[in-house]
Amino acid sequence: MTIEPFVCADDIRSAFSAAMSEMYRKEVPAYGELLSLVADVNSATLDNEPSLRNRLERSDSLDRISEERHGAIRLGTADELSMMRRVFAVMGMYPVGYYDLSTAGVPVHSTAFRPIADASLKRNPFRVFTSLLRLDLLADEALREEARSTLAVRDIFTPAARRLVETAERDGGLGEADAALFVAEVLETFRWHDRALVDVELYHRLHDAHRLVADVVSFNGPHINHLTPRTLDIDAVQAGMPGRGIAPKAFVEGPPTRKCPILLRQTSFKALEESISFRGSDGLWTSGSHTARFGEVEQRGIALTPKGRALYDHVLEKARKSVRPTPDGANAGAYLEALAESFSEFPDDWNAIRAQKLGYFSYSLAKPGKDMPREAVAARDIEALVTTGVLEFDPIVYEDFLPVSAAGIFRSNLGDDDAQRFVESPNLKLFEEQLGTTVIDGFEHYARIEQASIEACLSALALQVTA
Ligand code: OOG
Ligand code: NI
Repeated sequence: MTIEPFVCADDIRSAFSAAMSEMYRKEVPAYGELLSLVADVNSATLDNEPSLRNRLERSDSLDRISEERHGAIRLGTADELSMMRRVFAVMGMYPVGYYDLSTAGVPVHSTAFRPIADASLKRNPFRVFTSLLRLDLLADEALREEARSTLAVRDIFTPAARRLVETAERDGGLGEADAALFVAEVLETFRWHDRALVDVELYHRLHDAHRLVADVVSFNGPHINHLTPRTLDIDAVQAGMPGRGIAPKAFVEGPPTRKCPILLRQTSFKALEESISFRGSDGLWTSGSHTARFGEVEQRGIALTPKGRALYDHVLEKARKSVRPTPDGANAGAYLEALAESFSEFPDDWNAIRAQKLGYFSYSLAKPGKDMPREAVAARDIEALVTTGVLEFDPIVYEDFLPVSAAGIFRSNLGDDDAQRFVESPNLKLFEEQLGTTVIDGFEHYARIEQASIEACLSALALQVTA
């Protein structure tokens, strides 16, 4: 008997993100327009900056530069979340980070399922920001129960998807035919449903409690609510959207434009009003509308250490205290000015960011020919090795998300009402129970990558010293 080899999880993820992209472009034509704008901006940026082109040619594959980097879904129950974790594991995606959005007026808590190994991120970095609704934060007890019983009877996974997850877990992977079927079956979960699961009256009550509650509870599945390609110049994409007939949110979330990009900058186009239908008590369908789906772009920078992240949170909060951005964008200009002003506190120079231990770097040996400072190698003195030019360093890219930015993206797409308030209640322990496992700590992960690069350099240098 011959044993069929397993398809690599990275390849299943690549096939899945390509299938999602194709489905979403068909379902949301404005998203196709955004992709074409991003491709144009990226190729113009590469033409204008040959040094960037050279660097990316070495580290990334240029032909995939404009592909999707992430998407997002919102789930209704703990069972859905833990099953989703098993589905993503088949594609080599694991839960990293915990984001509590109750503090920002959105009744969910979230994680991002993503590849972790460097080679996997390079092969295809696709991540899914996954939120779980927190009905416990809703004040109206009767409504909470109605939402709960609506969610209890739906199954967002196809029987074949469930069976293939079990096969993959039992055997340790999927063969070619099963992997292809798995991608097709899992895609069904993310598809748009234009027929609501609830009647129009319940829809409106859910909607009045919070738009997000209606979005999660009213349908037969967690439609992918956006996809996000990578851009090399997010300011150009933001400026270019109106010319393509798509309405951008008021400003780019995250840090302002800088020489040394940090963390993550994101912007999106506003969610579209789409027609859906509700079944009446007479069994007939009547039409209505729902706003949920949009398109986003992202530009990533260096991963920050806890110290760097604290400084980021501090300068961001300072800007937001002086000008709180309103969802309708009326004070966007003033907010961006306050942001630029407060970020002047954050060093904008790679070596300063490194020397002050604000960001994570990957170290490598500079070209040979440098004098070998034996003492510095023996003393593991990284600073001396950098100053003497023996070691070079490159920023490690931030692969995760930012709660304040995520809330800004949520809100600009949930309509322009003023932010609602919920009791601040981060609950990592509850989330991990719902997920069925612990979430991976992003900081520890970046620190390990940095440390591994240092150890590799020191071992190579030690060999040179003894040779
Ligand atoms: C998720 C919003 C968060 C991001 O890029 O920060 C997100 C949502 O709207 O469901 O995707
Ligand atoms: Ni997003």
